[in-house]
Amino acid sequence: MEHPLGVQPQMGLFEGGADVAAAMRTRGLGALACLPDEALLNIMHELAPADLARLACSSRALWAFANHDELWKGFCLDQLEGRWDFQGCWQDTYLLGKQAKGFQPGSRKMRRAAGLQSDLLYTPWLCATCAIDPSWLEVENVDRRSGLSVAEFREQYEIPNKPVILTDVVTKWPAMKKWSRPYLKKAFKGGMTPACLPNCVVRRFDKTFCETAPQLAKDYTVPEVFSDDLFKLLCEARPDWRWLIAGPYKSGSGWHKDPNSTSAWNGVVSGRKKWILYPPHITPPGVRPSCDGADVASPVSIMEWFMSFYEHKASTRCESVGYTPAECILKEGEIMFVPRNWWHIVLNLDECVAVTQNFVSEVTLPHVLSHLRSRSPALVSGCAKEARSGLYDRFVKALKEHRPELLERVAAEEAAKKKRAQEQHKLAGLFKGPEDACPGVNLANGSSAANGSSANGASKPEASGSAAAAQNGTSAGGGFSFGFKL
Ligand SMILES: O=C(O)CCC(=O)C(=O)O
Ligand SMILES: [Fe+2]
Repeated sequence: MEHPLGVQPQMGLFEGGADVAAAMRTRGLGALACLPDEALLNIMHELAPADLARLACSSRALWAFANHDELWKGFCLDQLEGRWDFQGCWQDTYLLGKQAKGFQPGSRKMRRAAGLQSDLLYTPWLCATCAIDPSWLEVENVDRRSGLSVAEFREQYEIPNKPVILTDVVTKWPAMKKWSRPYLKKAFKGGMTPACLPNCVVRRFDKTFCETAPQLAKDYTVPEVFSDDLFKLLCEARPDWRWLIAGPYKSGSGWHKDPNSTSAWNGVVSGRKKWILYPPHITPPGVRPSCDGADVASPVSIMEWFMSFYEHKASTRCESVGYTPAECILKEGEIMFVPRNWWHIVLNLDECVAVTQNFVSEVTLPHVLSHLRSRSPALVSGCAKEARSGLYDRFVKALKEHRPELLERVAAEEAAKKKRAQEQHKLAGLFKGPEDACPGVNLANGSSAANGSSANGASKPEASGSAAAAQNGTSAGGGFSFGFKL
């Protein structure tokens, strides 16, 4: 497959090789040739589209950079306010949307920059062009259940923190019959959202859909098994929690853990979604979380991850033995339980419309409290920056007022866990000599920092009882305190 402008991936021993590529760059970019491609594209992103079009005419190399379709996608999203009719590429879409003088879609003559090597220009084009490989879709290893009672769900999935697909919930939602494009458009009172556009070409997470289109809130119901939601106690002050997700074929969500150690459900009203999930302590290949878990550096897009890493999915960074991730295709009418702190990536196999909600049940509560207790604006999310550090205290206050027995239980369970850990630690100390000291391995709970459980911060709840308590100045062997007084 050849890039339409002749751009090649970097380091290639292709047509003419590295010398041609270097010459093309220095001649075509002049003084700008010293900049990395990313910086060059960032600068171009700041230019007005007309200036970018002028710059494109200066050389073949600049033509290739200035015609990079991702730049024009940015202009469409920034300037056209959803009023576009996708023309197969974003540049044509922009020019038509702006009614550029003399422009006819598909009429632009393309100059070739044969020999120019740039991964940044080549890879997005490759990902946009190539099809989903059928081998990515073969594995189905997530339980599918129907007629699951609240108690069964809790015992079999929520407490063990395991994903499951329910097949008999979304099928009963009125949304399944009602959410056609004209219906959605009417519900949004004609306001444009990609879900109602004739060409749904960008993914959209809409967290205000129940306010802007209140009818839609009546078209689905929260399944009983997921209805225990303690964040409700925060009323308006609860962090963002529900989204309408609409996106085209090959869009989706890159690797992440859901916010604040909450669990989630994701119900598909139309289309199919490929899911891959890893448990909290296994970092997916190609993903590098920051030390505090606040950021995920996954240098690749969703399609690129599948193209580069899917076949290596069992070889995780820190495990000598491969881990088999959970995988499935979530189909129209199905709903996925996304357990707290599990890594997940989602690739839309069709144009998809789904609803997702995050929630805090009694089972998840200790983990969410532990997460929020960091009071770190970098780790707490879903609300305004200035409200993040206070979320823990507001939540504890609401729980104290409405569910004091739950707080007591959480504190008692954590104290017991801490005590057990200390006893195990003492016991382990009896059996080990100084030469056994193994950095990163926490003998108290058997988990290894090196396997990512503390490296990504998001699994802090299990591992951090003592550390977090010490941080709060409340530990000191006298028993564990959750940082609140009853
Ligand atoms: O449907 C998607 O794109 C995935 C959304 C997601 O990450 C979730 O529901 O937790
Ligand atoms: Fe998610």
